[in-house]
Amino acid sequence: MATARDLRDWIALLEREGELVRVSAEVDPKLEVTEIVDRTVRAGGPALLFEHPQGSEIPLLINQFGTEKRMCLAFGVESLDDVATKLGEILEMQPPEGLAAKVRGLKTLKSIADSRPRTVKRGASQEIVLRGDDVDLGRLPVQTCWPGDAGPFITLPAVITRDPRTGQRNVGMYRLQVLGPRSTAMHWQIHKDGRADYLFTEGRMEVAVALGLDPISAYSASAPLPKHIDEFMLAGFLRGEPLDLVQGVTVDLEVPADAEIVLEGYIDKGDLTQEGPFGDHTGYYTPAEPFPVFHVTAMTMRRDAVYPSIVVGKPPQEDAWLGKATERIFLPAVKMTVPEIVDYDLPVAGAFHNLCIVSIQKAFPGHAKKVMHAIWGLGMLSLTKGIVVVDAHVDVHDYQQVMFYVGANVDPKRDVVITEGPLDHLDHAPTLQFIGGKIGIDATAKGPLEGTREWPPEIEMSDEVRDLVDRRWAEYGIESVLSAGNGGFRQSSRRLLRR
Ligand SMILES: Cc1cc2nc3c(=O)[nH]c(=O)nc-3n(C[C@H](O)[C@H](O)[C@H](O)COP(=O)(O)O)c2cc1C
Ligand SMILES: [Mn+2]
Repeated sequence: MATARDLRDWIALLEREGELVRVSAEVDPKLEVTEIVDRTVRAGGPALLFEHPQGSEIPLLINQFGTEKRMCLAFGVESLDDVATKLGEILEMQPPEGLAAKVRGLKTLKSIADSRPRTVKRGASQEIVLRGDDVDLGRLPVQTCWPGDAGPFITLPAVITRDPRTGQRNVGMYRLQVLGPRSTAMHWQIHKDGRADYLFTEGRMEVAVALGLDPISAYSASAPLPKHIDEFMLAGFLRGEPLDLVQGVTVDLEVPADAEIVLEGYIDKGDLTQEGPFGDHTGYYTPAEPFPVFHVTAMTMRRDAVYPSIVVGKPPQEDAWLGKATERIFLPAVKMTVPEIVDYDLPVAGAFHNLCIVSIQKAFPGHAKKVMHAIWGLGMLSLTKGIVVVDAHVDVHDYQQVMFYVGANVDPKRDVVITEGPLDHLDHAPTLQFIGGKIGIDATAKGPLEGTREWPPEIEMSDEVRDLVDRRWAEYGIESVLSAGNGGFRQSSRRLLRR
């Protein structure tokens, strides 16, 4: 399936699929859009194109990523695991044996070679060029998302920087609080690559911000790649087509040729402002903190530009599916380092960095604890606060099943690891910012070498009887009652809770 080449193409695709509603009523980007989107996201509703945001000529697109279906549509796949498979093929590449394998190998290599962005002479993103005093961020329908927010925040940007030591590009999604017509704050947190580029730079650093990209490129800005890997290369690989870049008009950086809007400018080392408070994806307001000031030297746009936005807040919000995409897409990379991992799940309700459920092919005593420590040492997963480890046969996405093994298999004194390490920048719970406790729960079956008594067998019906009942099922006359029934235990326990 072909993927969208730019935001317009994507909007057209969403519209064809009945996945977009145009809102022609005038709506205030201050708070009103958030409340509308919150209700729409929770209902599993469509992407919204606000054609008349109050105070702006530029339409606002939101909730483009809000369902699994749209996320799959963005990647041109049936299921997000298909994206992982594509990436896994590269990571697992072995020297080929035989002609067929060689041809396949060459195809895979070509797909990597074709991922690198292409530089083009001219880009639609520069159809309109505003420089210097003509720049006015007030023209954009930037949302003030929550009542306690310090002001309007640009929430879906792709921030482009360069490592001054190597010249390598980085693209990160870091929100920008609008401070005035030509300046914003730059909220790169302490573990992030853009922040590292800034710390390595002396004096002034050039920055470009792309707004309104094809969905894969926008997603890629949020992907936790190792620092030396260009997120636009990942985008090219996942799109199956390289991203076109064009030289910036006031900075020596390349910017996406088909972006709706580009902000170019610079950051001076040591020029800080108080950023926040901001209603964050933790479900709480993050307090004001010092972050660098981004001075905008040029704002370039397509004719009839569309401004992209997203609201984060108490989960679930639209960003849930960006997070789930990362969880699925990065599974092969996680398995490369820790091959005994079968699958993992970062519950949306756990705001991703708070909780990780992982299943393993357990092979030796203490194996679950080994995997906990591996995760606490692995890229951005290192910030995970709580880890639950289960055996290979457990479905990590089925929280009822996981809860069963946590309840059934755990001796808290023997199976709980309490340690400490780095925590998410935004986590308000630890006593100190950035560092605090970690908990690991080993819910695997234990053996005598782990100091237990004989572990009892788990109850399972025999295949023979299962097959028999499968064959005779209709005969019993239960099916009609079941399908008209109350949805089983899960639903009835929920009803109990609601009372
Ligand atoms: C909607 C959204 C907003 C985000 N806002 C921020 C932010 O303001 N600051 C930040 O450091 N990370 C933010 N992130 C997470 C980063 O985009 C993510 O960690 C990414 O990997 C950063 O790129 P990097 O690895 O090149 O630093 C956000 C993610 C999403 C999906
Ligand atoms: Mn990066």
